[in-house]
Amino acid sequence: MMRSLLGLLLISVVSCAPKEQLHEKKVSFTSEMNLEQKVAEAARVVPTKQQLDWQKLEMTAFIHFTVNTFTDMEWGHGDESPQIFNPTQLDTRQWVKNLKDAGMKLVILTCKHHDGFCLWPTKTTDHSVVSSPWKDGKGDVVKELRAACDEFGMKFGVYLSPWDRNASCYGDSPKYNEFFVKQLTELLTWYGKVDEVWFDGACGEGPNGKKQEYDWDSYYSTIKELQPEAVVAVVGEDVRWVGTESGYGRETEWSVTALAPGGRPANKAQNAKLKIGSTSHDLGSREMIDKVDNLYWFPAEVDVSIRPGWFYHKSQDNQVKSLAKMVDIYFNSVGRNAVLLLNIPPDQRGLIHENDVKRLKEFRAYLDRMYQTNFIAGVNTEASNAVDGNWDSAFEFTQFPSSVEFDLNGEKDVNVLMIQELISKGQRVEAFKLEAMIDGKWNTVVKSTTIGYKKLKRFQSVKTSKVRLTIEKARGPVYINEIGLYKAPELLTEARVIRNKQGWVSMSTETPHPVITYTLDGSEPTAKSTVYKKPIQLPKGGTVKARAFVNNFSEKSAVTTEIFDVCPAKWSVVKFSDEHSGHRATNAIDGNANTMWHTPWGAGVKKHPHFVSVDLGETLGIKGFTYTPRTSSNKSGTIFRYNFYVSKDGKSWKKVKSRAEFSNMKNNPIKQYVRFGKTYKARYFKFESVEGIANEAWLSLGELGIITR
Ligand code: FUL
Repeated sequence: MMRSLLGLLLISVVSCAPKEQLHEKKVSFTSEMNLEQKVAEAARVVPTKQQLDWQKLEMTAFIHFTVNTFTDMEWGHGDESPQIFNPTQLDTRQWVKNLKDAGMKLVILTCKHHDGFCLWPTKTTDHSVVSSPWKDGKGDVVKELRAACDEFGMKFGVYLSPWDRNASCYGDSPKYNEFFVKQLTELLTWYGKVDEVWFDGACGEGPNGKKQEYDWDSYYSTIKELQPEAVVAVVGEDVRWVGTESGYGRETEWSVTALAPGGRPANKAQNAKLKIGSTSHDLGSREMIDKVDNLYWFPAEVDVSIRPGWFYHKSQDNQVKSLAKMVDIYFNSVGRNAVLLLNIPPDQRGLIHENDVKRLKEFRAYLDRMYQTNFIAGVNTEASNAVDGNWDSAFEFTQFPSSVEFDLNGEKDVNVLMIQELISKGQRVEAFKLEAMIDGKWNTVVKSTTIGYKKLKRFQSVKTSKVRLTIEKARGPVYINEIGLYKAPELLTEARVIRNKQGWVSMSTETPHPVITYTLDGSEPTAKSTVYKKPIQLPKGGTVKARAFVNNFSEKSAVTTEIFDVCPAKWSVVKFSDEHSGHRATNAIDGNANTMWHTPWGAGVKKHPHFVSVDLGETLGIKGFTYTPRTSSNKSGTIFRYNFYVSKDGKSWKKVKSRAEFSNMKNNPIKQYVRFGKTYKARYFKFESVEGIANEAWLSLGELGIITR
């Protein structure tokens, strides 16, 4: 009797507290609302259960694998023969085991990329594994991956490219939509639970040159019906593309955005009216809220590849991202209120390459070392809910600014802050800081804007026994559910290896007082290898591997590998179409990608094609060429389609590439290696742009090189 009375009493006390009205996924404003009222509503937009579960995954994996793996391409044309798809040792258990060990919680497979080749035995087309020699046409990559996911307890997602360069019905809109829904239905009914469906935004022409109108309504309703618990990403209504493929989210990353999600025409029109898209800098500030009638819970996903390309290329075996880079990406994705979607592309054997496996292991080991001790866990504070390791219990801040102190129980050496908001109640913090008591004085070590699901900030290591968190500005009561203070191990930055126009190679590193050793025979540099003292000459090219050491060789960096071809020392520009006076055509062959050739820009300037022809000063066997886009963050003028010619005498030209494309240049503007599959003896080459990545008249170009090896 006593107990139930007490229970009643408790219930009534709880229900007396004003209950906030939360808005799942979307809120709409009325025209009478002022900014303050709109901001208060914005604070109460919350994720759906699926969105919240997805956010908590933190690290997820992407697998890009298809005919491109065998053709060395990034975007297949759709005319690839299924005969080339023949992995010799395909082992999805090897993929999932390694991904799981690295901390990934979900894996998404490119079941069909833009080339249209299906990795499962679809009934919609013959252009699939059924027509390949792999397992005599009886294989099914999707099924094998699903089985491995079940075995290792990994969630599973599907990437199905709407853009299809093979399907003959592509462009006959109703017909292709039906075809696409059939493919989607197979994937969502044949393979058990699917937790994420990923729709790529890339949309180009089909094999017949026609463009397709996608029927997003029917795609989404198919998913709702068949896999109601799946989130739909990128051109989906649950998960937003962060806006770059570089691995970096925004410092101020709102999950509550003005950006209307997905591909439905009404939402697209609304975004167009507001002039916003996934790449916009600001999607959720007060200024933005002031302008809009609707806000959405639309959280960011950071997709990035562990290698330069999305598909496996043997030539990139030495370009697996360094540990320092991976850690940087982690801090700038998971640590910036986003989910990381890291791509690890299997090779032609059908295995994750040894170099990638090694890096994943190092990455995990690094994070484990960092997270080993949380120096703030369970310490003495009024905000005990924020240091109890329990995601659901939070410490509430109601006035701003307001602070809480944490007594660390003696002096601790720390350099990382982790802080989380209980986003099931909304995302609210607009500004916060962390101070550390050093020599009796408060020092600000972190100052930032948004938090959201998670913020991770690195700072200069400090020894402190007391820290103070201040929430400076917020959109409503703030619930901080977890705080962590850690010591991240120092990472020695790698050696930078560069070569100038004359062929002199120099090496440096940001780490003070290093010793750099190097090799020229492809072997791993050790403490015993040649010590770098002054620039070395390598005009004909070669492979340089370098490594930095400190503390008398007791600590070493990762290995840097640079593969050089012929240097442009003897080269000269013969002719060019046009140039801006600040960005001459000669910059295209000056051995420095950071200087560029740019044609005049603005209204009324000359349009594509633009060209430059080059005298190599000697006859060489040309096997291909390289194009490095401009290196600045502004990518205006970057080239998408081009022609390439060679000549023995500079008069009669042979066209070796015609309207060829630098695939995926818009989203992933990295150095391009184009191989001809043939060697041309020539003394001259001519590079000609045909079309840019944006609808612009002008060209920009960092560097051109040739491949002779
Ligand atoms: C892009 C695609 O065009 C790339 O090939 C890759 O699949 C990437 C994840 O998305 O838009």
